[in-house]
Amino acid sequence: MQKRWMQNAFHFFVATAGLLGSSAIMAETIQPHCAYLPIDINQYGKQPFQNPPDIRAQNGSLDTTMTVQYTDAATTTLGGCPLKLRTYNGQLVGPTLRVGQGDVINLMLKNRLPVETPNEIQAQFEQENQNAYLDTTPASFNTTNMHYHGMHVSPVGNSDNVLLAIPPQSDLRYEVKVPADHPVGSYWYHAHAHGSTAIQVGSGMAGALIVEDNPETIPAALKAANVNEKIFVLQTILYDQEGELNNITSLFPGPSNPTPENCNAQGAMDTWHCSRRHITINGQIVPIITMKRGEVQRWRLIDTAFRESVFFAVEGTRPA
Ligand SMILES: [Cu+2]
Repeated sequence: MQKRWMQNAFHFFVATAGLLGSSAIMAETIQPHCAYLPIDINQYGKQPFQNPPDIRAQNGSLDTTMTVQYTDAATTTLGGCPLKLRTYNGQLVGPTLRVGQGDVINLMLKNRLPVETPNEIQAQFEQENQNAYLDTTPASFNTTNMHYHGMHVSPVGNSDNVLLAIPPQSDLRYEVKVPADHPVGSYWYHAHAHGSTAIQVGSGMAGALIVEDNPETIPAALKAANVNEKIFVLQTILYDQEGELNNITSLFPGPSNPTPENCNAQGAMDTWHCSRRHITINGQIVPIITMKRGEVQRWRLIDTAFRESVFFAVEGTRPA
């Protein structure tokens, strides 16, 4: 029996006001399959569901390296559109980090994005200044850091410190101590440098962070359901017609392009609502899960969408 995962309607929240400056709109060459047109799901979706890659703690420590880099447009596409987006390890979804209570995350984060020129940084700043509320100087789009979302861990030093800035071509070693009494469950991580969060999370820089069940207290039924566990990292990856994301006005639509009903207004087409882009699950469009009748699976749902609410529904099922 096939159960098909369908993405559903989204709400649109306009939270910021500003003016859309024409200087923020860059000349764009439309790449094949990157136009703001509906994606053919039969051609580009409906592949077997794939969990993100897993990285597990061993002997109390999760030791790993993650590299912030552009995707390779020769091998990474959505709806047939070749993508050059800021990502973790060149993948549209970050790896799942799995730790136990009391473990330590030892993460070397390497920022291998290119250094921007002063002119590029100034242009980014002007985009932000016109579209978001700024009271401090934002980091450049290629500057990053790591936030451990929902975790009850230290927010200072090289732990879950969102005030850190890792400039392009530099590294930072994170050490995040997960308390022994930390609640088990589904968490996530994402880039959170002030000024580049929207651009980077909107490109897919997010992944699941699982605090594993306590083996001594986990109910038998849940343990069985874990065998075919599925992790859904839901993303709204917003790429432009060149397969990139460099225009923050797409993420913070202002008064001149706010309304979903008016996609023909100047500057509106590249917003999420008008772009016709598709919600992805672990970088896939409408993946298919095949289950046996009566099978129970644990699904962990993580909504990393940068502005929209994702409504969840299971279609084509009957109550037991
Ligand atoms: Cu967060």
